[in-house]
Amino acid sequence: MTNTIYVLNGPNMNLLGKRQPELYGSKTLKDVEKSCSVIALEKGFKIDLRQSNSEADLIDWIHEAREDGAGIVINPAAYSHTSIAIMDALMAFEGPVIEVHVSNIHKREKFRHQSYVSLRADGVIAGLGVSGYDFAVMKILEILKNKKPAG
Ligand code: CA2
Repeated sequence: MTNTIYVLNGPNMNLLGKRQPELYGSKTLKDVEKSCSVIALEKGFKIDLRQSNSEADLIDWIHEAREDGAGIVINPAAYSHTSIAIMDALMAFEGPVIEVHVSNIHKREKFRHQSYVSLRADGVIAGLGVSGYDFAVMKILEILKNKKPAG
């Protein structure tokens, strides 16, 4: 089995820590990559963190994870609320999937309350800031540890 956990980020998440700190905090995706890597490395896993503003990239990366990914942490950003295509791609991924939102989407506009990705995610974390990514990686590691070997 692969030892890579994909941490995928959707549109505008490259602005994390650079814009709207009152809503999304001051930590960047580089900081997220560092903290998730420390957690994963301790258990012999590595983090592959990526961000794209393109729905197609995110779908291609989810397909790639079918071969190379032990689990997926995903913040699909605004695509959470619109993308059946990303949900479908995740449905074809067999490992654990945790959805993360930095802000509490349930405390915000009504259109953010619904997420297609939640229909596939094994768990959803929202409103815990960038710590949500760390918790998601911890949970993926726990799920993988408890997974019974096939056969
Ligand atoms: O809270 C989250 O993590 C979101 O997924 C962020 C998305 C938003 O569309 C979701 O409803 C909730 C993207 C927000 C805009 O992008 C920025 C990200 C960081 C800093 C500034 C803007």
